[in-house]
Amino acid sequence: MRLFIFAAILTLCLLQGVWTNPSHPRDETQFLEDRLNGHEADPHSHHEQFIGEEEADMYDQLPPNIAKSLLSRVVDKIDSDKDGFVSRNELTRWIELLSNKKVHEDADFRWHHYNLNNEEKISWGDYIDNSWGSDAREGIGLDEISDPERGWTLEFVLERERMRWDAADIDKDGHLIFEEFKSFSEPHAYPHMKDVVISDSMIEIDSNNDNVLTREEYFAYVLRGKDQRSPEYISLKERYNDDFTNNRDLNKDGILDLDEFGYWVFPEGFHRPTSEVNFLFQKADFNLDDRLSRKEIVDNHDVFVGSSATDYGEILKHKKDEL
Ligand SMILES: [Ca+2]
Ligand SMILES: [Ca+2]
Ligand SMILES: [Ca+2]
Ligand SMILES: [Ca+2]
Repeated sequence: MRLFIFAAILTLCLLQGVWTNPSHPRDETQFLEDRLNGHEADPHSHHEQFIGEEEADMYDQLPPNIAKSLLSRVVDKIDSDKDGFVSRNELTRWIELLSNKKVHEDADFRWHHYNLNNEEKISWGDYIDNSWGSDAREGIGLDEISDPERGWTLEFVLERERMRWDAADIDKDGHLIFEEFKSFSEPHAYPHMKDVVISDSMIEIDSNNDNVLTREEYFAYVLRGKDQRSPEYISLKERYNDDFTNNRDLNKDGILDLDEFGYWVFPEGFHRPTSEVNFLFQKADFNLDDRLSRKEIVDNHDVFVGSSATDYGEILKHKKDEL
């Protein structure tokens, strides 16, 4: 839901010429939730988590035969060697293709918003002018709260943005060409932005901004939205307590530092498309022959519409418009 709300706010702000919170690109918020929470088991909540309530309702209202026929057309595109089955490699390549396309499109959209004169590169000053306004560029109002939900001042937000900008500026000339801007705009997709993604993710959870997570800060994130009086809360808290001790706090000093938090966000050997493919095969490969038949994919359309293999249902919506 948060992703959907943020996307709606972002669209509104862009229409008004103001991006009120550019320090949190839409996909970063999703990236953190996706990485730290894993996949949801309930298909409908999975739809809502990824594509927003309205779209989830629209998808659920699609007659199953139409949903299946839309997905069947997508299978034809994924099955690049046309042998009638989707292999792990084909699905991995497809997810990478869709994800690269999305990164490019989202970055391109923002690039044109900040690069009004269509220059070859943009400066930090131009970016601030076109995102936060000329007052911010001149250092006016830095102590004002710019993110009421988190209590962050404009100065704090700009510092975070500047770190992301500097990490994206590969040739260190202070300007970003489009290729550099892509990694500023969509940092989760670029290995050289990993440290920035980790520290930006940390501040979402680190309520006192001291760059370490206490057990209480960890609980506040993993148990957010749960009713503290419910039996589920008590058993989950015990489980997360063990998880913190055994799996997260590697040096056993009772807190999570940035390194330990980084291992949580990016476990060793983690490759996002591969992890998505493993999940989809685990859900859909009924006969365990390590390939997906059209029937296996279509029968599990609920799982596929909640995954990046369909851009969380987006490409089915486009196919529906073609009908
Ligand atoms: Ca194939
Ligand atoms: Ca540069
Ligand atoms: Ca802390
Ligand atoms: Ca520790």
